Amino acid sequence: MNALDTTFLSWPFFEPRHRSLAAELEQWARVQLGTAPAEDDDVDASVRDLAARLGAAGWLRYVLPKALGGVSERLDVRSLCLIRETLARYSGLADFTFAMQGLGSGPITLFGSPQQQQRYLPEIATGRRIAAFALSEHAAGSDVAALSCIARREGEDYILDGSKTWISNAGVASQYVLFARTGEAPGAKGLSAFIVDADTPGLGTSERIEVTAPHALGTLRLDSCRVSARNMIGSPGQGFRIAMATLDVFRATVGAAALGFARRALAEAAAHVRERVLFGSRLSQMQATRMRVSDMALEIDAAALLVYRAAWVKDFGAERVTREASMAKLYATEAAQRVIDSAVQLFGGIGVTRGSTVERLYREIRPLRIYEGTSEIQKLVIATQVLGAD
Ligand code: COS
Repeated sequence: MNALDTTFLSWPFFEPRHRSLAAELEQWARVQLGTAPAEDDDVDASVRDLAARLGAAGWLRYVLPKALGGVSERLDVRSLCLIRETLARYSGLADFTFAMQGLGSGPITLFGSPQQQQRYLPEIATGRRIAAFALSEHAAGSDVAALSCIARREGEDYILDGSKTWISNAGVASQYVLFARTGEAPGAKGLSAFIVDADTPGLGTSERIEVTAPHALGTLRLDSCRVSARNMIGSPGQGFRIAMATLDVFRATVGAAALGFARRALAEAAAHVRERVLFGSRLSQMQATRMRVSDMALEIDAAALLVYRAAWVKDFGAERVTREASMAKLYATEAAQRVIDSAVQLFGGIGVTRGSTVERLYREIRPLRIYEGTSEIQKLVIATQVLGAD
């Protein structure tokens, strides 16, 4: 890999503690993730192992508020972004594991009761508990308000029926933050969020889903699954808002992961073009290469500006960062796809050879333009922020 560009760390978005975090994590990742898990390893076992290692090293403390053993008073989105970007440069699965501990605990951190926070968060930060966020369904991916998993009140409990799909950590998680229809009103205003422990009778994993890059993904089935009303996060009917507010925090971090993949692709490509000789000169001396590399670097910096702008705005107390987070996620994931595609092109045959780094990155980046809100959904969100609902 070529020398890493760390000039962005001097941008005014960051404080000295962020620069220390970036340097310390870089050192840890180089040693611990230098040899990423082989792709045919057991993904679920790798996720458990990575969660334990990220927990033992203290990196998962960044997903918690200080009062519960975390690092900052409130979630510090700039730190979350720096961590995702760094992990993604080394291992997609390490980034995924960190990200899910954050997204799967986010609703509890942001909206949970003190009892819920105490019960779940400290063990998520050690990696002993694996977290998950169960929102999507077959007929409700982009259109969250259409979800049909039902939660029916019965005495002090709710009975959950239905299914959830494309759920990260399905079958691996210790508990799921799961969104279901409680019916206080039609559409978005009739959803609620629950914490469902993985060993709750009636909850099972019905299908494993294999995607382009190693990922623990599957479908959950809920069959008369009884959950105490005490496991509801927030109040009845608040589920959609809880989901959206959590996504507002974590969407910028998806952009950061994309940035990590893109930076790795540029570093690999830069090293390659400096070495590769054809038609009597180095690839790096050819103008076509220099134009391409320039575009890659430009897109990376533009993505980084949007990602850390969104993170900074959130950290400085904005109530909503919907527009900034959507812009960051949309641009950084789309740009990373183009940057990585360019790297593959510069590598030629090696670029499409199974097992080469840029070939892996080409598979890693694709889902990021889909999960946590597709690029098209981000455009709709941005348009609503600009024009209003109309
Ligand atoms: N924070 C807080 N509240 C929010 C919010 C946010 N980010 N976004 C919307 N809301 C509120 C709205 O203000 C509205 O409340 P009021 O009626 O009181 O004003 C309510 O929620 C409904 O909002 P809206 O009418 O915009 O909802 P839509 O059904 O039109 O859906 C989109 C909006 C498409 C943006 C939403 O469904 C979405 O984000 N979909 C993608 C979901 C996703 O990321 N899926 C991946 C799963 S996780 S891997």
